[in-house]
Amino acid sequence: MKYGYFNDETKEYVITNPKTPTKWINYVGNLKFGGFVDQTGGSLICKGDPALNRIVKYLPQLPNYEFNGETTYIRVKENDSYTIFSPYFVPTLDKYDLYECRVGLGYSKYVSEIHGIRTEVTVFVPDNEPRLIRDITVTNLRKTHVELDIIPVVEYTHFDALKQFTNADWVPQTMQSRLVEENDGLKVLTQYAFMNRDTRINYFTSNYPVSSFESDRKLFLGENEFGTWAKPQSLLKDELSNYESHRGDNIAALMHHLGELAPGEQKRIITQLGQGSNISEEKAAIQKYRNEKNVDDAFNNLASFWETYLSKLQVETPDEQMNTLLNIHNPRQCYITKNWSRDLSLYQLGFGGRGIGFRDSSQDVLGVIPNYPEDARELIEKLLHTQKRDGSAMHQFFASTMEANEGDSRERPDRPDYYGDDHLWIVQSVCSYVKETGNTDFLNKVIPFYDKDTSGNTIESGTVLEHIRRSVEFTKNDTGAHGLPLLGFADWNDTINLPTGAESFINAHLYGKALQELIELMTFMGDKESADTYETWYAEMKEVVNNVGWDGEWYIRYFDYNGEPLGSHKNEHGQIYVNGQTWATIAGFATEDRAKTALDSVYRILNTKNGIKLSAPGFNGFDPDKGGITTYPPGAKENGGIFLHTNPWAMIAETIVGNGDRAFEYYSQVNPVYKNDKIDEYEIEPYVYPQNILGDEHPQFGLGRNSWLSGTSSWMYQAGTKYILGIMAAYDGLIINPCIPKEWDGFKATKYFRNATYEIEVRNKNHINKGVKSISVDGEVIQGNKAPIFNDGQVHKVIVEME
Ligand code: IFM
Repeated sequence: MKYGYFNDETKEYVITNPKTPTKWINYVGNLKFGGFVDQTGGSLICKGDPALNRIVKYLPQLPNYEFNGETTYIRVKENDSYTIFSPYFVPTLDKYDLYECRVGLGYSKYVSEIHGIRTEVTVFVPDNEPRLIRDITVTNLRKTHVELDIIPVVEYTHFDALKQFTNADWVPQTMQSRLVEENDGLKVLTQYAFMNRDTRINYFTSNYPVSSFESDRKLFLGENEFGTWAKPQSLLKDELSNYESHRGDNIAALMHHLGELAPGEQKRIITQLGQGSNISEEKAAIQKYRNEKNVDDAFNNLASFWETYLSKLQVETPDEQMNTLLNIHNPRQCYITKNWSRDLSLYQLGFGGRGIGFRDSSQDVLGVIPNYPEDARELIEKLLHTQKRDGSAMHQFFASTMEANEGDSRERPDRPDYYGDDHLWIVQSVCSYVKETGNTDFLNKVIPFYDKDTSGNTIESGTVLEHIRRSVEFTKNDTGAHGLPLLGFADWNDTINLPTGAESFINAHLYGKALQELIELMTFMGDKESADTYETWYAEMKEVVNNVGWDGEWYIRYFDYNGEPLGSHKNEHGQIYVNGQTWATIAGFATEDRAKTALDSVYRILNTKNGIKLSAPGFNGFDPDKGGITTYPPGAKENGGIFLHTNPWAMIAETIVGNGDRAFEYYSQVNPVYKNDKIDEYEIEPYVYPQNILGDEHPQFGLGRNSWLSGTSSWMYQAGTKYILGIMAAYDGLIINPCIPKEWDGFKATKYFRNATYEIEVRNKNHINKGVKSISVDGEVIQGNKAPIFNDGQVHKVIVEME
């Protein structure tokens, strides 16, 4: 069954059946103010902090038919009674003549037709504004006049979203609502909870006369809440009660009588859900967004932002599904993931104090750097503020306070309190930013290390370059019995928490990759001495990995504190890990033969039609010595699931060994656009990558989970653009080195790089996977496969002939 289709022209995915197998969401605004809206109009909105400043009560665990956070009712007066429906399907669940939820870039647009009324609602957050706009237009499709009322509704949560669920007396006793009326007819229904710390006021208002309102859920639903969201009793009366709540479950419902609409006539209402510290200060902004033109302008600004963002790279390959992803949905997901980290999704609800992960964001920025490098740099700087003097990093931090902590290791005092990999990822982020922009000054920027004295003052600062040098120095000095980097509490796979003393090959590989980056950077900067030092460190680790890590057909993954291997044919469970093979190749540690053999083992043992499994066979039952991985059944998440984040690394590794056919096979088999035809198995949104898909050891093989906020997005974008299409920024030019399917005749791409536009055409006349014979730039043949930096604001034609 299909629930919608891609419309590349409008850059939307159009949901045509609201009964999707799970909630399908879209993001509006950002962490400063915003959240997500689902396919039936529900919303989860917060300001600044999803845990401590939540505005709307949205429970992903509720069944899909339930009202969740927000809706709008439309009433048609027929004789002496009302026909009531919602243009979002939920909560009235009517049968529509037409239903569309157009999932757009920064907005969702709902279009429905029922009872002869067409409703269009565009939901978005204007740039940098603490308000959610619902721009509603109703059209009378009937041949007769019709009398309409519109009643938009929001249900609030307590700001402290967790307390909302844990204290059922204190919370509702602190929540109150008042109507604020201004002389000019503006009515704003405000809602607040008394907080000890500060004053925040949520408000709900519109640009149309409000004849009555309701702020108490019990009164709105009626009959002691045996009136339902599908049929609120209060809507059977002409007016709402105008009750100002002094406690209880606060809502905001506004009654608007639109009067009679002639056949074909339209009316437009704009609602605002916002937050401020007092309404008089907000009034000017509220007035601004009561004006239709200002709302149109704000919406157009949003469209321009995305146009600019996406224009940095556009591709035209023979694979339509790849184009859809690379031109629209994948870069969009990269930006959303970078903005929201793992703070707010259907699966991560901001509770539990996770904040921004050092490792996660270091990878997320890689997906944003080509399109919006300065935005990525801001986050890189924040991350560097949480790196310690010894070069290791705090595992996670809160952007609002910049307080950091050591993540889950806090719960296991018997294990190391640092992660062996976090600090290594940031080396790639910094180098990637400098390659894209040429901004080498950034390397000299001084940023404090996280360590503080007893008064909370910074102890030491270092340049960005010093920070990334310390990253590799930490790992260089943190090795175990075999000379491999210690695992710490965990490496990238944060559910493998082996007792202290375990060594991790992925940490070794990441260290190798970081060293490669530093060698390249030092060479570019003319610092031969440093480059030589890093070369030596690199060669030493390469030797260790190859001396002790080869298992015969693949590289092993860990040595535990006893020196026993994990990820070896000797193990009963977890015999082979994909990361051990892909990263050995990416880091250049694997010899050519071993890389090919290891990657073939991945294909043979770990590949499935739905993606590559993280490991096999899965552990079956809890083993406290292994940690979190054994808490999942075989085939789920890190325990042999298709942990999608790892799949692009296999694509990248295959391009390194020149196997473009397999890289593309891997790319296509997880391309969510193709899942549009298999949604009943896959269930989640086909317009974004998920974090994981259940593997073939699980009875629900193929089911996608944890969509949107995942490192999968950044790495899939990199695998597709930098490695398969082979367009990669370098310090001194733009590398073009494709590794594509043999059957392709070539492809075209337009890439913005260092203030010039490169119109690239790759020709694959001899149908090979990889190898560039010649490149001509503006008609002149150049040496090698790197187009020069122009920095002239002009368009340059680049023709690449493959061998
Ligand atoms: O790498 C981690 C990530 O930091 C958090 N989610 C799970 C991934 C794999 O364990």
